[in-house]
Amino acid sequence: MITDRQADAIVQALDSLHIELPSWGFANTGTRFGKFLQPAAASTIEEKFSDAGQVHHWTGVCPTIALHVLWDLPNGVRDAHHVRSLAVKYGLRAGSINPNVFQDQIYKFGSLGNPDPNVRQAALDHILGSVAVAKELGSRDLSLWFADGSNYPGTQNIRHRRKWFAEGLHATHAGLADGQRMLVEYKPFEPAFYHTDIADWGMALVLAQSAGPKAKVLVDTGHHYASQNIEQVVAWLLDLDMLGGFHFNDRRYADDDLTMGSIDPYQVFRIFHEILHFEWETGKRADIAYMIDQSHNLKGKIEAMIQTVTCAVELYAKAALVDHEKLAECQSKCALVDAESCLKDAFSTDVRPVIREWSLSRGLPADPMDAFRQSGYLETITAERGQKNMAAITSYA
Ligand code: LRH
Ligand code: MN
Repeated sequence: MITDRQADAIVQALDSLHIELPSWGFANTGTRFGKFLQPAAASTIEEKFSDAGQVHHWTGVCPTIALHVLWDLPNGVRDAHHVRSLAVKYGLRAGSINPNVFQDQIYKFGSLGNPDPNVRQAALDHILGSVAVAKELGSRDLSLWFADGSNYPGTQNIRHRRKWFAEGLHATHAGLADGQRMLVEYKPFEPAFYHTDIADWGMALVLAQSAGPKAKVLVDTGHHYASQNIEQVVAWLLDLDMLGGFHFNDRRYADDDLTMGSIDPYQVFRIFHEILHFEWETGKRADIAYMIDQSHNLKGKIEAMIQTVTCAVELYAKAALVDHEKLAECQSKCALVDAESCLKDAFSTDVRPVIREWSLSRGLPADPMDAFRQSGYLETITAERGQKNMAAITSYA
């Protein structure tokens, strides 16, 4: 039975929870072996805002949408006016701005890490253009991921590339306005398969610290070696005040970008626990951007996003149930079983009744998925977009 005190802790936690949705999560994406087209998928920035607006409308916790510049604002700041009008129309705000420095032909040997200074400059120009887009849209975060690396030993000078990245990120930091942040995302491999220039949390940390005080580290849960302890990375970055944000998803093997909590929900719970315990202990709110980064190749894209947000809300509520006082005491006394039970008891508590009450009290449906399905929105967009989407057959080779 959940006590009133526990129910209050959940309500307080959920009232402050915001989860940012990725525009690309609503588009037809695939793997290198194929793309299974969905007739209802979003292909225009308006359709992406409309679909994200649906998820926010039914869940109430997704007020912002992350944008990838070349995919969502191909004309840069000239597209900002249109995006601002879409934000108003669909009740959302533009969230983190993600430059694209990985798809253009010039980036074959890298972007900020490319041996060719002209390519490094072109990458920096695009990144600073993305900063300008963020300013136009009132977005706080510039979210930086680099595919840079190499595929074979000896083919690149890793030390030189590290210096070029330090220079490029320092120049990026200089372009930020007050109140803006830059989030440095790391990834151990893919698409590079011998070395990746920003491969782990330590490399991202060193580069963020050398860039400047507005730079933080972004943790994508899919960007870790299989046996890595992600919540330990989170605890370190929290303690160093260098944790800027998350890209949540789930995986069985590598950067699988599966729906959050579908494979290892206890992993996400342990991450949320480290953050909420830090906030309890320090009395201060961790300044973290919670974002989703997934590609829904098989599941219906909007349903997968509602499922993801519902799962995040549930795991965050469970983490809010940990008895921090008792846990701190057990930890200091090394009462191992009792300490672990503080987490296990919270994780095994069914928080859904309290979440349903919280939703209803906020004018939200008790069951967002059912409400979405009853709305007929999916049938409407399938009819509107089907022909266009199913005509876009592509092949890998
Ligand atoms: C790279 C990544 C990055 C995004 C991309 C869509 O794997 O996680 O955050 O730019 O996915
Ligand atoms: Mn990511």
